[in-house]
Amino acid sequence: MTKFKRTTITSALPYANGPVHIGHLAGVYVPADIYARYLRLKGEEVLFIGGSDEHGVPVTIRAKAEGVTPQDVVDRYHKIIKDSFEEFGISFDIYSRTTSETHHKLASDFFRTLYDKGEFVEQTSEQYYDEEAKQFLADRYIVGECPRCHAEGAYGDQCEKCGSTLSPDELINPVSKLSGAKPVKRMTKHWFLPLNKHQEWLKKWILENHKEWRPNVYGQCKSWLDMDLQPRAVTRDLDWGIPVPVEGAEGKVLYVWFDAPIGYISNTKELCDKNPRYGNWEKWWKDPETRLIHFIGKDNIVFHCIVFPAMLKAEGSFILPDNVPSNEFLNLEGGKISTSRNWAVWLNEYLVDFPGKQDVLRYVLTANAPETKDNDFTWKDFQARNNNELVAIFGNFVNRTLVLTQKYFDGKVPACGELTDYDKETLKEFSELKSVVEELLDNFKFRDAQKEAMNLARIGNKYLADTEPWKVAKTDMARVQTILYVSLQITANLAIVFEPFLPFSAKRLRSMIAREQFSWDELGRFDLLPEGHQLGKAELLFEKIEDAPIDAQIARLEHIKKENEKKNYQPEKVKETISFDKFEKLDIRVGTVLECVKVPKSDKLLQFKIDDGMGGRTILSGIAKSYPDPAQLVGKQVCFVANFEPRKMMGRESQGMILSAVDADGRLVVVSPSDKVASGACVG
Ligand code: B3M
Ligand code: ZN
Repeated sequence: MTKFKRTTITSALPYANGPVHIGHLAGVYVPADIYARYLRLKGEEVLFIGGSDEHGVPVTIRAKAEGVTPQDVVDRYHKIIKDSFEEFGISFDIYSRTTSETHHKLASDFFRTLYDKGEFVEQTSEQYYDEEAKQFLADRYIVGECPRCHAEGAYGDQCEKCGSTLSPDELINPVSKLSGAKPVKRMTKHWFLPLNKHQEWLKKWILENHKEWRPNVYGQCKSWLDMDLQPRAVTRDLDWGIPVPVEGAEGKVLYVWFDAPIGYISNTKELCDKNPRYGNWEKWWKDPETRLIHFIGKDNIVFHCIVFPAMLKAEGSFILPDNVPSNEFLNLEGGKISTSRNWAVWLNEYLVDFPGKQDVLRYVLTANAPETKDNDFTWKDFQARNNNELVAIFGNFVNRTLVLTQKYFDGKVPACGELTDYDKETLKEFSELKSVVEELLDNFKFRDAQKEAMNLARIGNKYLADTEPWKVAKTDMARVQTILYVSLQITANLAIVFEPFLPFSAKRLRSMIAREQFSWDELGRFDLLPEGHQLGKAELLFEKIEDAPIDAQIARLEHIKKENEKKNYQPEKVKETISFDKFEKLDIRVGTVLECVKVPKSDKLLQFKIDDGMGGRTILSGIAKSYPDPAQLVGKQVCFVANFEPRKMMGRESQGMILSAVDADGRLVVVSPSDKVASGACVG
């Protein structure tokens, strides 16, 4: 760690096509902010970069749906998102946007540099074109009949009815969503980043040199790097984005995933150009003594660990990320957070319902952070953590300490008399806190670090309960002085250790103890508030949350759930009746997944190796989009049709069919027995 002079922290640029919700905050922005605040408190040189991702099809689709321009959409949401982050204390040094002039120029130059160096390959292929709208069609802009369930209105990349992942070529009677015209095939040229050329060094760099990355990140990288990487198109036929700076590329723009990560660099440049105190932007991106950390969600891993590093390496003058702490997903009351189904807690709405309670949400999201697995946010847990932890432990300890000091010593820090063994034991516990919390924060274990911070408040609370100064005051004021002196030092330590996690409360606490600012190095000391120091006014740090506002949130979600069920669930018509004889012909079995990997060159197919109790078999299944991390299926039991005619797909033979069902989000989930059974067991 010491070999680095400074740290550049980036957090994923949210698409400016909707507001941000608690999933964003928990997955990316709160951990990134804790880390940035921690390093600043340590006095380190650090830059924390954010911004909106304003290009790409998600934005154009929203604009079309609303009948406004893409620029209107991004202007509106950029502001909403930026305001939410500010209100939650996400302490970006800059929050800019990818429609900025600086970014357009830098991203365009970046592309051109790679182009001039011959780092791309050009490929011409056939794609759907709308002759009326005079443009090529992104997959989402083509609709037609689903080849699987025959529903109308399936998209070129997915049927929302049956959840199948599709390619535009598979749609029956495709039409353009733009004009309703029948699209034609046209040749179009694109530039590809040949990831295959980068595979070797990527393998060495990640799989050998970055074994310390979180297992979920390392595992996803490994499953990619174990396959043959393919060239990736970095341009698109679209009229919203950064024009491809090459002659003959009119009407083409950079692929949004090419320009967005460059946004981190552009935003750094914009900041440094405006504020000389940050120095030259290049030192934050090109100096080997700078450490680069990307905070992202798990669906962005491949772009930040493989594609963007390949771009940086191809350019040649940039450093590569030192770590990519990615979280898993946060669910809400047991369901996947979903913008389209309004299954979310929106930050702007939270602030209306719980004004001034930013830190409560920050606390709960960190306490429940999906660091190693998906986690669930529930309103009951939110209430319990507020009432039983923030109020009953942290707030209660601080309040008792300050009120007693006010009562007995007019709010002046008393002298420290002789320490008892118990006092010494207590002080020892918190003198060890610094190294424990540091170790956790340095390793991006924010949940455990916050737990340790809360433990300090627990120690304090117990100390007061055990020493009972309000009783001792009747007989021994000298002892009360010492007890409150110790309690006040613990209070000051709490103000330091909670600063990265709960910045608003830490600030209020500092004002209650009349201390402007602390540095991280002071943590663990017990001379922070010297004898005679006049404290400020004691206030309640946290307040209890009653049942009513919690019940209102739960009722709101229940209402949304009912609405969604009505909207989403239209059971398919039952097919024609069959006889028992016919049913019996179907041989459905349970198998255990031995291996599951993506099929190279296919974004749909997963290849399973199944223990079928009969020597094993290979089955291909088109559910890759539903399982971005196929390794998670290994060891699971699945149901499959065992006597299904073998079929060839992508040149491989599939010996059966894995059964899956569609969930409310259109995701295909494999069907498993509710308890473990022998591999090969019959289903019937
Ligand atoms: N906007 C995707 C997302 O919001 C994308 C991240 C870009 S980070 C450079 O999940
Ligand atoms: Zn379908």
